[in-house]
Amino acid sequence: MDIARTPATPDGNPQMADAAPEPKEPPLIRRADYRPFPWLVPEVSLDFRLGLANTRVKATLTVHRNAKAEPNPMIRLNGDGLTPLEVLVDGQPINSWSMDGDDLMVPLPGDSHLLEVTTEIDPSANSKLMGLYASNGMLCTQCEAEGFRRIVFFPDRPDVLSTYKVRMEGPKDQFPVLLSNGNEVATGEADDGVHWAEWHDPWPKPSYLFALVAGDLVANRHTFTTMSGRKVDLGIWVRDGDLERTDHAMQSLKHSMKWDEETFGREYDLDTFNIVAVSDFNMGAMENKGLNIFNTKYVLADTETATDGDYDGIEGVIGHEYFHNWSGDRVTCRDWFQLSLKEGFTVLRDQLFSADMGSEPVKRIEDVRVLRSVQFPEDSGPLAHPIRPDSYQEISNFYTATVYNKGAEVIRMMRTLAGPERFRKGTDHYFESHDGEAATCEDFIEAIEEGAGLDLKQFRLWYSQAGTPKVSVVLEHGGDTATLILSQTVPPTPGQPDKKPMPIPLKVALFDRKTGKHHGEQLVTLNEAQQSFSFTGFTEPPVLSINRTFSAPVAIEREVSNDDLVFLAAHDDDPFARYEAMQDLVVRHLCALLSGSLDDKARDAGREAIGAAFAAVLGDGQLDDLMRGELLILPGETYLAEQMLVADPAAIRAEREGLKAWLGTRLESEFASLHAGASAVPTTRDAAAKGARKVKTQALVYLAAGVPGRAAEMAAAQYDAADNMTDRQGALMVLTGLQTPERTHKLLDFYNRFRGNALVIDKWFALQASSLHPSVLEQVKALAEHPDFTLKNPNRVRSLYMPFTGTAQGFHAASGEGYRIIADLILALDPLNPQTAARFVTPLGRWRRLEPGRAALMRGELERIAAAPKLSRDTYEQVTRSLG
Ligand code: B3K
Ligand code: ZN
Repeated sequence: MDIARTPATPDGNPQMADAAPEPKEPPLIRRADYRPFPWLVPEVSLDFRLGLANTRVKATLTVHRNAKAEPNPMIRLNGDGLTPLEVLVDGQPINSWSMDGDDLMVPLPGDSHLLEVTTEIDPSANSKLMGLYASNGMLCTQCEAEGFRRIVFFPDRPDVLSTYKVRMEGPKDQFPVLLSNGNEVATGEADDGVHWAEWHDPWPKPSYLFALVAGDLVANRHTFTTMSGRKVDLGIWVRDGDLERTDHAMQSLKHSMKWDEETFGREYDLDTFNIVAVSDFNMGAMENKGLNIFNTKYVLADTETATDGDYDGIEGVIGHEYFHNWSGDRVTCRDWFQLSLKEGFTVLRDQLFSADMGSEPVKRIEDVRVLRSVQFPEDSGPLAHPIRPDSYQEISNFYTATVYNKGAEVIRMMRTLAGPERFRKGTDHYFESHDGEAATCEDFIEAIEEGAGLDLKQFRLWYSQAGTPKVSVVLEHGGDTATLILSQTVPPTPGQPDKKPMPIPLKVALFDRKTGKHHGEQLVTLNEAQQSFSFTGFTEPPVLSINRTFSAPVAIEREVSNDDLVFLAAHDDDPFARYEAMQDLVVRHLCALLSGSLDDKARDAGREAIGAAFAAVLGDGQLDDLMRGELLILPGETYLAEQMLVADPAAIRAEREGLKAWLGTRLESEFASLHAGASAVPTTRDAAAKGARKVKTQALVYLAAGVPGRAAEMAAAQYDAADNMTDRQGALMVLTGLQTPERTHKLLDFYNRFRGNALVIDKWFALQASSLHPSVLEQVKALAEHPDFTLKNPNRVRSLYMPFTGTAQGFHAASGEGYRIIADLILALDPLNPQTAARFVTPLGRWRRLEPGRAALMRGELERIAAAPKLSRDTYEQVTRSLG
C-alpha cells in the first residue's frame, strides 16, 4: 500500500453526488503506515509546450513492478487539480483508468509498461506558487513537497527515484532562456518563433527535485574546478537590471563548493550548476538538482540595498541549498517523516560553513538565538512535534524550526559526542552507504554509529520525543571536591504525556574565583533522570560554566548569584558562555521584576549589576565589535515570555524597555562614544567594519530608549551620512520607533529613494510593522491599503505581517484588534496561498501561555478561522492543533 490517504468514506466509496458535502476532516498520514511503492519508475521523460496561461505536458514513464513491495495491479499517480487529457499504456490509448479523488488510477496487467499521460495547466492562475507558476512573465516551478502532482500525474513521493529527460518548447521572445535539471543536451529552433531545449539529469531523483524555468533572464557566469579537476559552469540567472547585484551570491556559491569538498569530502557531480532568482516564492530557496530556485531576497545584494544581515543570509542559504546536493539530492528521504534527515543535517552543514566563513562564536550565538526565540516556543506550544514527526495532515506545515533547527542541534550533539574527526568518518560512511537511495533517519543514526564508533541507542529518543528538556543544576562543594548534581525532565507535549530521560552532552568548566581560570573544559553526559559528577582540586567553591557552546538544546535551571554571572560575563573563555551569562543576568532580573518579587532596592541592585556588566563590555578593548554587539543584545520578548508559565506581553515590553532606558541613560556617554568611534570606521565588507556597523546601531537603540531627543538627532545624522544599507536601515529602525518629525521625513525619503526595488520596499514595510511606535497597529492597517501592498507576493505579505506579530503594543493590543488583523489576513490569504497563510497561525497558537484576557481574545480568533466554511488543509490543520 501507498502511504495512503484514508478513504473518503468508511467503505471507501466516493460520497454520493447529491448529498450536501460535509466539510471533511483531512486524513491523517502516519509514519507507521509507510509501505514501499508497488512500482519502480526508473525513467521519466517530460515534454512541455510552454505558455503562461496554457502549458501542455506529456509525461512518459517506464514502470516496472517493484519486487520489494506488495504487488498491486493498479498504479496510483498522484494529481492535484489535474484532468488527464490522454492516457496511453504501451502506446495504446486506454479508457480503463479511473480517478480516486485527485489521483489517477491506471490498471497495469504486466510487470513492465510504458505509460504516457498528458495534462494541461494554467501557470498564470497558480496563486499557491506550488507546481508550475508564472512570476513576472517567467515560468518557474516549486515541487517540494507535493507540487509535482500539480504539473503531471505521477507517484509524487520521495522514494520513487527516476532519471529525467526534459524537452521544453515555447516562444523564443517570451522565454529566451529554457532551463531544467542536469545538463543541457540539445537546443533548436522550430517554426513561428518557437525554440526548444532538452535537458538530461543522469542522477536518479524524486519528483520533488524536478525544476523548470523559462523566461527572459540574464546570467552571471563563472566556472569552478572541482577537487578532481572537473570544470563546472556556474550561472546565477536574474532579470536584466539585477545582474550587478549577484556577485556576493556567486562568491558564496564558490566558497560553498570548496568548503564542502574540504570539510565533508563532497564534490559536485554535474557539468552545470544554475541558480535562478524569482520574486514570488513561498520560502527562501529550493535545492532542485543542478537548478536551485531562489527567492530574490537570498540572491541580490549590494552595499547600498542590502544589510550585513542580508549578506550573511545569502551566504548561508546559498550554502544550504548547495549542500543539499549531497544531503538531500544524492541521498534523499524515504518519506516526508524523514524530512530532518536532509534538513537538520543540511542546517548543521550551513551553520558550520557560515561559522568558518565568519566568526564562529558570533554565528553560534545567532543560531542559538533563533532556536530559543522560534523553536523553544514551538516545542512548548500546541504545535510541538518531534524532529521526526509521527503523523501529519499537510506536510507543508512540518517545515518547522523543530525539524530544521532542533534537527541540526541533534546532529550537532552527535558531532560533539564523537568529535569532528570521528563524526566525519560517520558522515562519509552515511554518504557512501546510501548514495542514490531514499534513506531514513534511522539509516543516518546507524551510519554515524558505525562510522564514528558511537552507541546512539538511547540517543534515538531525540528523534521521537518532542519538548525542550529542562536540566536543573546544583553545584555542591566540600573539602577539595565540587559535585555537580544534574537532573532532567522532558516536559509533556501534545500526544506525548510521558517522557524518558535522554542523553544530554554538557560541556562544563569550573573556574577558580581568584585566578579567573578554569581547570580544563570537560564533556559530561547526563543519561539518567539524575546523575552526579565530581571534580577534585577545588579548595574553594568554584564558579560553574555549563552548557558551553550550547552543547545541548536544553533549558538550564539553576540557582546562581549575580556575582557569579558577572564573573562569567567578564572571565569566561568560551564566548558563548560569556554571552549566556549576560543573558542570564538580564533574564533573571526581568523575570523577578515581572513576578513582582523585587522591591525598589533589589531592582536597583539588579540594574546596577547589569549596568556594570554592560560597562565592562563597552570598555573591553580585547573584544571585537561583532562579539561586543552580541553581548549588548537583550533577551527578546518571546524568550522572556517563554520563561513564564503565563505571560503578559505588555508588562514584558514595559520592563524590558524600562531596563533599556535605564541603561541608555546610565551609559549615555559610553554609548555615544561607541557610536562616534564606530562611525569613523570606513565602509568595507571586512569583519571589523561589519562589527562597527553593528555596535553603531546598537548604541542608538539604547540611547533612543534613554535619551530619545539626542538619539533622534544622531539617528537622523546616521541616516543622512549612510553609504550602506546597514547604517541606513539601522538609523531608520530607531527613528521609526520614536515620535519625532524626523520619522516621517526619513520614511518618505527611504520610500522615494528605493521605490521600485521590491526587496528594499519590503524593508520599508517591515520597519514600520515592527516598530516600537505606539501607533503601530494603525500604521499596519494603513500600510495594508498602500498601493505597493499585495497579498499575491509572499515577501510583501511576510514583510508587513510577520514583524507585526512581534509587537506587544500592536499584535498584543489589549483590545484584541491585533489578533483580529492576523486572523483576517489568514482568511483572506488562505484561498490564494494556503502555505503562506498557515504560517500565520503559529503566533495565534500562544493563547494558553497568555494572561486570561488576551488568551480569550486570541482563542476567539482561532475559533473564527476554524468556523470558516472552506479552509485549506494547511490552515485547517494548524488551527485545529492550535485550539487543541
Ligand atoms: N527544501 C526546501 C524547502 C521546501 C519547503 C516546501 N514547503 C528549502 C530548503 O530547506 O532548503
Ligand atoms: Zn533545506
